Order: sequence, then structure tokens, then C-alpha cells
Amino acid sequence: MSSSGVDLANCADEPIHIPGLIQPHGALLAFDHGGALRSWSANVPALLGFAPMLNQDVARLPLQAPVLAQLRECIDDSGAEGCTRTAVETTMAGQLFDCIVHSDAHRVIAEFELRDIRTETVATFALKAHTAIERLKRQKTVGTLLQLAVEQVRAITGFDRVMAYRFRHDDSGDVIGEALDASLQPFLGMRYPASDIPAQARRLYTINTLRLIADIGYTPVALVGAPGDPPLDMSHAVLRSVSPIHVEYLQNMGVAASMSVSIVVNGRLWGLLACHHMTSLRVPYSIRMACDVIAQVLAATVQSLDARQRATMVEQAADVRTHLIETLLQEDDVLAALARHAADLAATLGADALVFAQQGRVLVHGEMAHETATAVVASLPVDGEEVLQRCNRTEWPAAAHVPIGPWVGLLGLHFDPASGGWLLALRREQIETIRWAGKPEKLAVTGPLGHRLTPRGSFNEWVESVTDSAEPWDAGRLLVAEQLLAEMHRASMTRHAEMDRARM
Ligand code: BLA
Repeated sequence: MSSSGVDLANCADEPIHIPGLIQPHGALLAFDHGGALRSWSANVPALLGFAPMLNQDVARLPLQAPVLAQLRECIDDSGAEGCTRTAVETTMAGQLFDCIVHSDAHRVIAEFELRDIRTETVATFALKAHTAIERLKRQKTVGTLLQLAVEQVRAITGFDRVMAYRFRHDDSGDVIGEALDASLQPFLGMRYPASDIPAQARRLYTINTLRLIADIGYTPVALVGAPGDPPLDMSHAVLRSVSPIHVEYLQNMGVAASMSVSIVVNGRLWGLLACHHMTSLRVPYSIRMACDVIAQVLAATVQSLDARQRATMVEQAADVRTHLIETLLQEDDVLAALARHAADLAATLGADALVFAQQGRVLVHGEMAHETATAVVASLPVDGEEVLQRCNRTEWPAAAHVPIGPWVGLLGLHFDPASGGWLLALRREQIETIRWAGKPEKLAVTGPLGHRLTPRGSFNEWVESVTDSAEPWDAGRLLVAEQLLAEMHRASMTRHAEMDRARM
């Protein structure tokens, strides 16, 4: 158990939006909607050079005019809709800050973030971001798009490692793009369990799309004044202190600074751009916002590429179906007709192997052993569902007696129940299909919370949670399968009618 009372078992219960703490590379002031100061970070005197008092009016604070104007405006707008986040540059006690202001239902929050890069330098980064966006929009595949995005974010921010992390159907994720310093081990191709980013963090990351931990070794700064009534909601705060569990995770990886940017597609957290630095790194607010815009363009481009890809898949499936039906109507031997189109059928159904069965005959396409196929066919119900899906070993009847080996995933189409006609698409168990990249064992380090909080430990956790399961067929593939089944039904009916006529 860590000092915060959070451990590996109750991760998703940690209220990460109300930590009552900030990271120390800045200071925070929180006002009520009337402009009275209600809480502030304990480092305000040291960083901003004045000693605040509870309920002090905003106008009486020694802040520069642009900051006061920005705050005034936000306080005026804080009622109905709340004010959107704005930022101005300011100097306090001889140091340069970005002052970032936003409001929520209870408070107006001003955060002063230390900046060590000059204004002119920041401006050239913004220009780079603009060029980056134009190039992103021209990418034709999700793979090249993400690879370009990680390279651009690395060029703009200077992180040692930038990864594109894509979530899967079960919220686990894969590193599918990476740009990194030559001295580092690649993480490309690695997979991590859903629990590495618990549910409340995913929810938060959908509404606030960027977070930075500037120095993993930081000592958090407490809020003082009246910070607990109600607890200050830092969902949209840039200085929010992050989960100690996550800090330990990053320490175990040897990371000293981390930033991640959400890729939100159709309102869902699709993936993240996850960045690591081996020493501490303060990325200025405006550069972070440029990364945020890059991630938005990325998301919009992913969305349109996905839609196009799905349309192509449906079109290709229609072609395969037309050719198959032509063959079926000419050929007496249904299984032979199916076998002739096996490669195309496997591609449109996203299957690793196919089995065709009718009247006791069984044909296999792919690397599945014939005896296995026979056992699988024998396990199928005689009637019932026309589309049968099994994605876990426990879904197989009397699991132990069907020697399915790695063939855990099944999508069965009962195209001709009268003659025991089945078309089966099969998928291998997930862990058999993972290509493990790099040399992960080198990354194994044991932290205070144990071996688990490392990429290697994470991979083991993932394997443990998915053993005996195959990737389920998604909505697009199921649609393709149903259209195929309907067409095959029609072909069987025509065939039966012809046979009846021949008999008369
Ligand atoms: C947050 N976990 C995160 C974040 C990432 C990851 C990217 C977002 C915060 C950030 O930007 O650093 C996970 N980081 C990864 C992964 C890789 C990576 C998979 O670099 C792969 C290379 N984490 C755990 C466990 C718990 C946990 C077991 O592994 C819970 C007990 C918690 N992770 C956790 C929490 C957060 C988090 C609570 C939210 C941190 C916050 O925003 O406060």
C-alpha cells in the first residue's frame, strides 16, 4: 500500500481530479465566482512574491494589469457557461510565467506556470506546428499518419521518446508509432493492459486532452486557505498533481518527465500520444497547445481514414460475395466452390483459418489441423443461432473435450441447416498473434509496489488477463458476415428448388 492509500487493487477509485496538490513548477490561486480568494498553493509567497489572505478580493492582489483583466473577464463569465481557458504571459518576482485561467461550477482558477523559454523561441515552434498540421492532413493511412505525428511532436517538444498508443476493444493498448532518441530501447509493438490507465483517468482524458508531469521526482505543493469546501476540482488545471501510483510506474521505467495528449475520435478516447523524457522537461503552455491541436487534426484524420477503410472493406466483401455466388450457382459441390474462394473469404472475414462443412465432409483453409477442424464441427449445435460467435475458451461446450488448441475464436455461419452446412471463420488466441518487439526483459525493475509496475510486468499482466481469449469480430466484420450468410441462404434455396424440380 502506498502512502496515499491507493494500491494496485483499487486504482480506479482514486479521485485524481481532486488531489488537493499541485506540481511545484508553478503556483495556483482559486477564487469564488464573486472574485474572493478561497484557496492557493502554499508556494505562492515563494514564487509570486506576495502573501495571500483568505477572501481577499482579486482587485487587491499585486498582479499585472493583463492578468487582472483576464481574471476579471473570467469572473464575469463564470456564471452560466463558465469561461474557456485563456493564457497570458506575465512576470512575477523577476520570473517569467504563463498565467492560465479557467472556471468551473464553483471556482475561477489562475495558474502561474514557470517558463524558461523566451517568447520569440516559442513563436517559431508554433510556426513549425502549422507546417506539421498541413502534412498530417495529407496522409493516406493511419500508420503513416501516426508515425508522422510522433516525429513532429518530438521535433516540437524535444521529448526523448514519443509514442502513439492505440486502445483496443478491451481498453488494452498497443504502441503503434514511435520516435525516439538512439540511446533508448524501442517500445514499438508492445501491448499494455487496460489497468495501466484506469477508468477515471480515461474519462478525465476525454474532457481534458493534455497533461504534463514536468519532473517525476517532484514534491507536491499543498493547497491552503479553504481548499476543501468543496474540494478544488482540478480536472482542467494544468498544474494538477498526478497519481502517486502513476508516478511510481514512470519511475520504474526510468522516465523523468511525461506528457500525454488524447486522441478523441467520435467522442471516445481512441489513443494517446505518450511522451517520455529521461530528465525533467518543462514544455511551455503554447507548445503544449500546439501539440493539442496536432492531436485534434490527427483525430479528425483518423476518423475520415477509418470511415473510408470501412467503406472499402464493405465494397471488397460485396465483390467477394458476388464471385462466390456465381461459382455456387454453377458448381454442384458447395464445399469445392467455397474452397475456391477461401483466401478472399478469410480476408473479408478477418480470419486466420476457415473451415467448410456439409453432410459430414470437412475442408480446411489455413494452418488448422484436420482433426481439430472435425472436432470443432462436431461441437456445433444442430439448430439454433445462424451466426455463432465464441471468443473465449469457456464459451466452447465441455471446453476440455474439444481439442481446439490455439483456435479460440469462432465465427460460425450456418448457411444450410438442412445439410449441416457451416462456414467457420477461426481466430487464434490473442497471445499467439502478438509479435513482441525489442528486448523487454531489460526493462524489468522492481519498485516499492513490486514488479508489476513496469512495461514488462504490464505485459505479463496483459497476458494473464487475456489468456484463452481471441479478438472478437467487430461490428464491420459482423455486418460482412451477415450479408454473406444471407446471400448463401438465397443460393441454397435456389439449389434446393432446382434439386426438387429435377426430382419431379
Ligand atoms: C495514467 N498511465 C497513465 C498515463 C499513461 C499511462 C500514458 C497518462 C499520464 C501521463 O501522461 O503520463 C500508461 N504510459 C502508460 C503506458 C505506457 C506509458 C501503458 O508510457 C507505455 C509505454 N497505472 C498502473 C496501475 C495503476 C495505474 C496498476 O499501471 C493503478 C493502480 C494508475 N495510471 C494510473 C493513474 C493514472 C495513470 C491513476 C492517472 C494519472 C493522473 O493523470 O493523475
